[in-house]
Amino acid sequence: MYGKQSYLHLGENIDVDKYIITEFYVESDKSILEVAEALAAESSIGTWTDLSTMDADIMTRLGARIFYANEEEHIVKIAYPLGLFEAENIPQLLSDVAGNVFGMNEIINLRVRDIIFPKAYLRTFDGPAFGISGIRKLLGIPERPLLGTIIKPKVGLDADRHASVAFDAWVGGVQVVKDDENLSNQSFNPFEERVVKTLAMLRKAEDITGEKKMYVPNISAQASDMLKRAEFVKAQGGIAVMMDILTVGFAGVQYIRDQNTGLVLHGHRAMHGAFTHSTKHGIAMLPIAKTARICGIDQLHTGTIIGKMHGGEEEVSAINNAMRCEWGNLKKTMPIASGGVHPGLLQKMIELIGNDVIINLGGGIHGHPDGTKSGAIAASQAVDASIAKIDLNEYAKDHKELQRAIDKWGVYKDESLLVPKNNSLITYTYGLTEGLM
Ligand code: RUB
Repeated sequence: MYGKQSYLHLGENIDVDKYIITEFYVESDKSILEVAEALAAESSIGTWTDLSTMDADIMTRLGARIFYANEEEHIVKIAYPLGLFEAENIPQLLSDVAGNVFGMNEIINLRVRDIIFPKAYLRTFDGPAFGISGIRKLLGIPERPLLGTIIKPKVGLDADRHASVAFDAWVGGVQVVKDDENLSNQSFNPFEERVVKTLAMLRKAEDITGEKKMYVPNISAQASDMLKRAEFVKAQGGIAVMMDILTVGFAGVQYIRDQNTGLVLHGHRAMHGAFTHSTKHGIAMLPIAKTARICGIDQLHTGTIIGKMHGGEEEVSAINNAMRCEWGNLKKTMPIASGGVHPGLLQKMIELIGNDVIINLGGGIHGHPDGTKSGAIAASQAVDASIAKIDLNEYAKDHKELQRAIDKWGVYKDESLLVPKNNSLITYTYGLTEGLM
């Protein structure tokens, strides 16, 4: 029997090139050190008891190392030797650092706040094929924030109506039209028919506007169907597809990325609230977003700060920084701000989020009193006003579509919305690992 195994290495100087580091928030009836030992064992090589099969070599090479534990803050930081991980295998990574640990009896609450990856691990992934610069190049828009829309109603339109609503949005001024997260291949709007008809409308809109447009059909399904659908989109001349990255799973995302289809990969994050909503339990959006970038998502939903969905300024900014920063050889992922956005919010949103973003308006375009085309024109006018730094109300005086949108939804003015919402318990600087991703 290899005596009692301890994973405690408090204060140890961790070589950040050799470990994947995970920061946990932990609540337990046990002391922080006891629960940290249990976490480290279960997420690396051990179990609930000492083992006759364990030896010093396994322990040294592959044992997790608890290098920080703070009872008051409920924070534990654990370094996992790179040797524990298979290259290019996100399911295995998550089964380690975010797997069984969530089911342990001693846990009252547990939250993965961040995961920090060494360069050697990152190098095993291709990351985004296009990234921010590739998307901008495809659309011929070097600097301006990009505008997108989600066809609404979420589902229910047939393929003809879907395509004609998309056309109205494109000619009104948006660059990107996407399917909603719950539209796939239902009988009322079959995938192939929708793609053919919507891409025909895209070409028409491109001819009329002289601008390049993007249609993002949702291919989320079983992996084999996703591939067939992606190939179909490519064959029809499409340039992008969307996956619901969490319901599809990272293996599904990796499977499609590995095919090198030459399509921009758009990541919707439906279901993320199940992991990210609580301040104390689950997995923060930051490590989920980093994982999506590693897996090759070119454009990812990351929050609006002032829209309808959860996510305050501190959290969304941390995530967007992680998408846009230099990170090994990985291209940068374009953040998408989406959910409850209308033209009256755009100026503030661009001020908060910056230009490297796709801002999606669903209801905020199709709910315009004069219809989709006017909604898209209004959104485009709001972006123009933001770039020219002209107050939206002022600009609306001689831009009637914007004025009509403002009459319906108003202009952002509630500074209290900027107070970080309650799920921003995220740190992105670290004692020993400060400045690392
Ligand atoms: C947007 C919408 C999107 C959400 C998802 O519609 O339903 O699916 O943006 O949220 P609308 P998130 O513009 O009508 O609100 O981007 O935060 O994941």
